[in-house]
Amino acid sequence: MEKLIITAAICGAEVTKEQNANIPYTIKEMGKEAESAYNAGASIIHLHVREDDGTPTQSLERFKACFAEIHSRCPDVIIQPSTGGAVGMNDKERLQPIYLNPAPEMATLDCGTMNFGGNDIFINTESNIINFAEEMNKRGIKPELECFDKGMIDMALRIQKKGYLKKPMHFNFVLGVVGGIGATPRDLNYLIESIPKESTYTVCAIGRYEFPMVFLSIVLGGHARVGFEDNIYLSKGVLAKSNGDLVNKVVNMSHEFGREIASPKEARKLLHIR
Ligand code: KMH
Ligand code: ZN
Repeated sequence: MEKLIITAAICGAEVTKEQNANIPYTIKEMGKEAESAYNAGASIIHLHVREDDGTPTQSLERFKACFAEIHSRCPDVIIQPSTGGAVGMNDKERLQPIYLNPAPEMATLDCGTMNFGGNDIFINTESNIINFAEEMNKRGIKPELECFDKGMIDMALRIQKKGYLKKPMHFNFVLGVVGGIGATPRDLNYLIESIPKESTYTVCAIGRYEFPMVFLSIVLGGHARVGFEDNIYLSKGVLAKSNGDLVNKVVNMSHEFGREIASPKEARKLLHIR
């Protein structure tokens, strides 16, 4: 089986220090958390940024500062900024990190509108998605297709047929968000069976579903995402001290099955990045 690519989603836009004091907000904290994940075995950092008080932002300046801090600690890590941002942000705001110079190697591309967490609406219409894809294509950015439900895979395939996405496509299946697909083996199989054979995919899941779903992905040949964005616990009732703790747990799982961990260089090759 090919080596396992581990993505660390180090802070997200929603989780707070009140829930786990180790959630990074400041630029230094972001660097420290990315470094802990990288040292444990992550080759990709999925990045949201915050103001020092924790407010989510898509500020280009803030991304620039966080990229510099992370690259000073982990020069070869792949940084994948979010273009999802936080619910309620407009498209112009959300797209800011793709205008970094040099352009990021990857960025997320959310593939559909949904009830996010129940009562919020995360808006990604077909024309929004095409616009984001075109902007990424112009800059040679590899989109990671964020699919919170099966219909989002169908939307990604539709957009690919129209010529806005290149093959092989890379998906991230996000399971267990209220408003999206559940987090059971059946749900995961359904998503895996719905993507073109030559695609790559990563799996992440919310809260207590994180490790069981990642475990299945390791066994089935997919890749893995963990991190504070998705889950703050190392085990039941035990808060993780760092993103590195969460990554380390995945590394141990993967080694149990004799699956090696991809370096950033190997991840670039597996994902056909640039
Ligand atoms: N914060 C969510 C509303 C992404 O990074 O592209 C969207 C999100 C997906 O986290
Ligand atoms: Zn995200």
